[in-house]
Amino acid sequence: MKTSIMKTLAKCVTARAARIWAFGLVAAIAATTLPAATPASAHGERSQQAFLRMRTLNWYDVKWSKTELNVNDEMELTGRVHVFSGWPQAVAKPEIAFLNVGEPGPILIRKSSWIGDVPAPRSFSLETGKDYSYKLILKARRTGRYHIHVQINVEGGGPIVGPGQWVNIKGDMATFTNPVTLLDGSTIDLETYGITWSMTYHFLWMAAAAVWILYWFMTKGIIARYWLVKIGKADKLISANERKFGAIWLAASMLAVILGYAWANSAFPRTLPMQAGLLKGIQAIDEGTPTVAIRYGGGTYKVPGRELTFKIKVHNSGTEPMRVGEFTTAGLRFLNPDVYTSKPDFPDYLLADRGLSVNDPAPIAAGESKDLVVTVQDARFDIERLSDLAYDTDSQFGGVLMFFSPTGKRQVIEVGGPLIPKFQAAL
Ligand SMILES: [Cu+2]
Repeated sequence: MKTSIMKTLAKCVTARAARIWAFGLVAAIAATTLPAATPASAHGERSQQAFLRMRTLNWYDVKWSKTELNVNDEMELTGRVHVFSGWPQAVAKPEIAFLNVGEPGPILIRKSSWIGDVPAPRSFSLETGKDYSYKLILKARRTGRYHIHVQINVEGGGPIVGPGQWVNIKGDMATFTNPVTLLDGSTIDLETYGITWSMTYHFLWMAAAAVWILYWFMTKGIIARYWLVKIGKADKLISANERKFGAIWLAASMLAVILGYAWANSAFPRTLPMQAGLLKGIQAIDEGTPTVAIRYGGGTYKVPGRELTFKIKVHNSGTEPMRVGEFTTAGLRFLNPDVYTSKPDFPDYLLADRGLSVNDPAPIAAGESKDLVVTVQDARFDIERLSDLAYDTDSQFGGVLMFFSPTGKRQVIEVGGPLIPKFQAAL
């Protein structure tokens, strides 16, 4: 009886192991073949949760001034960012944030960065619900083809990347220079400045540390010391000679630090500390009170159709009729072809140029209130892994809607709220 139970158990275990193995094989094949079917992603930007990318920073008007550069050429990365009002509870608010460029290593170096008209080489605070403009001046350093993003690092929230563009850098990295004029008027090349000396003192300290460790290993070693403690002779652990050696070593280290400090002070009398402060109260974009107001009336997300549908009540208190032209979220742009007659210059993998439609295409007249159903539908929604919002604990989306007047005036209005995910196409 017992043996037959054991045999049955063994069979079950073997069958289970075989199933796991087969599943693993299929998963491995899928993992190695499927990525080839979609465009290569450079930084794992799609791996960030959908709610985080949709409901934190909404990037728009992003422009790369060049996509073809030679080493030493400069380019500008500019745009605007809306800080979403319904910032997720799970992510720290952007009270300490830093404007950066998302790239694989120092491909393009950051010559300067700006939030509005304010230079921002340090951290700053952003307020939710507001829009900011930014500018990065970048200089090409390493040759190759790279995916370049704007990025804001948020303390407690991590890096939040904007849309990426492929940039080609030609030439020879050996010719790269990074000249900087110092406060005393002299010019140095930051690419090579002080390299020999920094290498030397790092290696000197590493050598000193190695000698220190070796000395203690050579005198008794870890096991002998462990046994001394075990047999109650911990007081014999360090001999008088070892104490002397320790004191000399400490004195020599202190002396090296003091002398090094004194030398650096006399060689460079005028220095500024690292600019690590926090910039508060930076100016948000002020384009007056918007004349379009919307009220969110609920929505659905159909997972099989990659279709996001939401209801809004729009009130236009302006003097011109307005039309919904674009919905932007997580760097993805869904355009209404009735409003955008030509394709804007933007990375194609993020541009769904026919991705937005409205149930009533007539403009919202001045003074009119209207109920609209906006549909956003494109495979890019799924490729960029925004469909994952259907599996979130709170299933909320976010983004900005852009309204356009016949004279080309634009209003950028935040939209977002809870969604009901639907997993069957027929529903
Ligand atoms: Cu990328």
